Amino acid sequence: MEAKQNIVERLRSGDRRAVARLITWAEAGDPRFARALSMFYSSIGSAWRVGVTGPPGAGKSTLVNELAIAHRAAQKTVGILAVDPSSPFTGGALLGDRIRMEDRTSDPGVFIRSMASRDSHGGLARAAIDACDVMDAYGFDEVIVETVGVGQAEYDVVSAADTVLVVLCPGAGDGIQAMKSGLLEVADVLVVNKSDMPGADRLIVDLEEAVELRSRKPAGEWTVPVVACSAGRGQGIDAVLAAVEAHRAHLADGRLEARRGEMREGQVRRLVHEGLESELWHGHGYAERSAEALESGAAPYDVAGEILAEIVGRLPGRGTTRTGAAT
Ligand SMILES: Nc1nc2c(ncn2[C@@H]2O[C@H](COP(=O)(O)OP(=O)(O)O)[C@@H](O)[C@H]2O)c(=O)[nH]1
Ligand SMILES: [Mg+2]
Repeated sequence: MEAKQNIVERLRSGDRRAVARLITWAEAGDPRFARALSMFYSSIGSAWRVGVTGPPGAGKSTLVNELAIAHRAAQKTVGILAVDPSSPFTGGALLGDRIRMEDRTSDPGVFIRSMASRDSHGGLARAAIDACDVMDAYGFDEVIVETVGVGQAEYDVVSAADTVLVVLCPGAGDGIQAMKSGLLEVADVLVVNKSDMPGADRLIVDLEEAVELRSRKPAGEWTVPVVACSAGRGQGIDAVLAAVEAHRAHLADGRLEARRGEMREGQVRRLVHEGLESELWHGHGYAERSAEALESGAAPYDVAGEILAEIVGRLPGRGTTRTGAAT
C-alpha cells in the first residue's frame, strides 16, 4: 500500500524516475501498474497526444526530434515514446534513433523512452497507452508516440493518439504503398518529409488526390491536409505544427471527448480480451480441453462452439456469440 502511494506521489511531485518505473511496470504487466493508474487516472487528459507513423526511413524520428525542439522553444514540455518493432541488436535504426534523440535528454523538459514490442509481453498497445497515461499524468504538455506503420499492434498504438501524423517521403511507390497498407485511413495529417528530394511534389499531388477521392464526407468533417517538410533540414516544421493545431481546434465541441471515449473503450475491450485469454486458456484448462477434443477427432469449429457455449452459458443474462461456430 505504502509503496504504490509513494510512486504516485513521486509522479505528482515531478520525479522523473517515477515515470520510468511506472512505464517499466506497464511493460512487464506488473499488477502494481493497474493499482497506481487508478490513483492517478483522474489527473490525466491535459497532454496533447500525437502519434507519428509511416514506413521505416521516412524520417519519423528526425521529425519527432524537430517537433520536440519547437515545443521546447515555445516553453512546452515533451514526453516521447519510440515504439520500435525491431530488435536494437539487429536493426541499427533504434540505436541511431537513440543517439540523435539524446541531443534532448539533458533537458529536463523532455523525456524519451523507447519500447520494443518484445518487451511488452504481447500487449504492445496496452503498454504504449499506459506509458502515454504516465507521461500525461506527470504533466508533459505534449506526448509524442512514434511507431513504424506495420501491424495491428502498431495501428492500435498510433490510433490511440489525439492527432495522427502519417509521415511519407518520396521514393519508389511510397504513396501507393501507403494507400495499400491502410496508412491513409489512420492519418489526421499527411506529412511529406524529405521535400528536398526529387519526387516530393509528385507525392504531394498523388496524396492530395487520394485524400480528395476518399473525402466524400458530410460537411464539417475533417479534411486530411497534406503538409510538406524537410525534417532533416529543419524546414516546414511550423507547417506540421500548424496542421496539428488545426486538427486540435477541429476536435473541440465534444469531438475530442468522443474520440478519447472510443479510445478508452477499445482499451477496456483489449484488456478484457487479454484477461479472458489468459484466464480461460491458462487458468481454467481450456487449452488442455481443446487439445483433448481435437485429438479425439473433433473438428475445430465444434470444439470452439462447445467451449463458447459452456463459457457463455455461465455468464449472467442472455448470452449470444458471433463466431459462426456451431453451437
Ligand atoms: N534528405 C533528407 N533526409 C532526411 C530528412 N529527414 C530525415 N532524413 C534522413 O532519413 C533517414 C531516416 O530518418 P529517420 O528519422 O531515422 O527515419 P524513421 O525510420 O522514419 O524514424 C536518416 O538518414 C535521416 O537523416 C529530410 O528531410 N531530407
Ligand atoms: Mg525512427
